[in-house]
Amino acid sequence: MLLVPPLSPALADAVAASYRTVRWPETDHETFLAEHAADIVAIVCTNSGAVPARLIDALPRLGIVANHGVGYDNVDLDTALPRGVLVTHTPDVLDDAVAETALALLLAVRRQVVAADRFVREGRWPQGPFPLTDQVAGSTVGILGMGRIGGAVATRLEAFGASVRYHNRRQVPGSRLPYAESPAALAAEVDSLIVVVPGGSSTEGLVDAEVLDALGPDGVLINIARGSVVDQDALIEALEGGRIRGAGLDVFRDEPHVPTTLTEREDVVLLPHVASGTHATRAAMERLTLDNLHAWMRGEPLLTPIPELRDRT
Ligand code: NAP
Ligand code: 8YV
Repeated sequence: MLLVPPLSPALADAVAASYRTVRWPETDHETFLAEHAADIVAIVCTNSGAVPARLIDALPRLGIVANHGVGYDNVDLDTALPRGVLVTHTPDVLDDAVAETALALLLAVRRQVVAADRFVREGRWPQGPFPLTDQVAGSTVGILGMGRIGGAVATRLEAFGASVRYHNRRQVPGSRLPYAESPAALAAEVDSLIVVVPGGSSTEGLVDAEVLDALGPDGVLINIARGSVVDQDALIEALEGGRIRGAGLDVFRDEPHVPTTLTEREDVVLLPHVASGTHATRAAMERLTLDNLHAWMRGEPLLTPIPELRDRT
């Protein structure tokens, strides 16, 4: 099996305990493929380990890509699926951790938790009080992407006393939450907007200048989805122009690189793509990744194939 870095040592060791593994090298791919391509039947990867067409095409016996993450925009499905290569991911087990991170970012930006912490550490408190902030209770929050994680975010927001609205391409059957017809319409109706849609070409730049302007000068943007979903240049311009109030970001356009135009700002809270990064959740994701591999090796049904495959497996 081919391990595409970065992978946690725990997952790499667990796969290696059951199967013969090789690790995708940083350089000299031609030599590596000449030696191993004919033997590789499975790939194990995460969202930050790309599985492009040229890699899939180079592996004649490839049968499965097991992705350690619910988002699988790192895998070239247009190449994998027509060839019959199966793809699995890790839905549900990370909903709580990722939803917590969304709330942590929203609370941190609205209550200026990080700026207030700096204020104390830098000895500024004796010179006067920290400015007043805005609370989440009583505010209206929009969820762009009311799926598994979006639903978990909504439950938590309501517990905090916020009103929730959402936009998906289709309304969620039976949902009592108000639906907005477009991302811009949703942004116009809310104080804060939380982005939880999948990445990939269909959502690239979905949150653009129009959506940010609809959110408005008191609005806060939280992105826990993918950096590609938000037009990062438009976001920076909106922050610089005071056209939105602030942002909480777990994901970025060019991870792990974050521009100084963001890192130097006080009105943003920035996390290094850690939304699912708890001990319990990562262990559950590793277990599910491994169980999908075991099922495939035994010829059993996959536990969590990607939706594009569910009718076929
Ligand atoms: P999910 O259950 O499939 O939910 C995604 C939701 O987005 C669905 O309700 C879907 O509804 C909506 N959606 C998809 N495309 C859309 C579009 N173009 N416009 C509007 N809405 C759209 O997925 P999930 O498990 O909640 O995960 C969501 C995403 O979060 C993942 O794909 C991943 O990229 C990201 N994520 C990030 C982290 C992190 O570490 N930061 C961790 C986990 C997940 P419709 O199909 O009706 O449009
Ligand atoms: C990462 C994520 O997978 O699940 C996703 O889509 O983005 C995260 O949970 C995690 O960083 C491990 O790769």
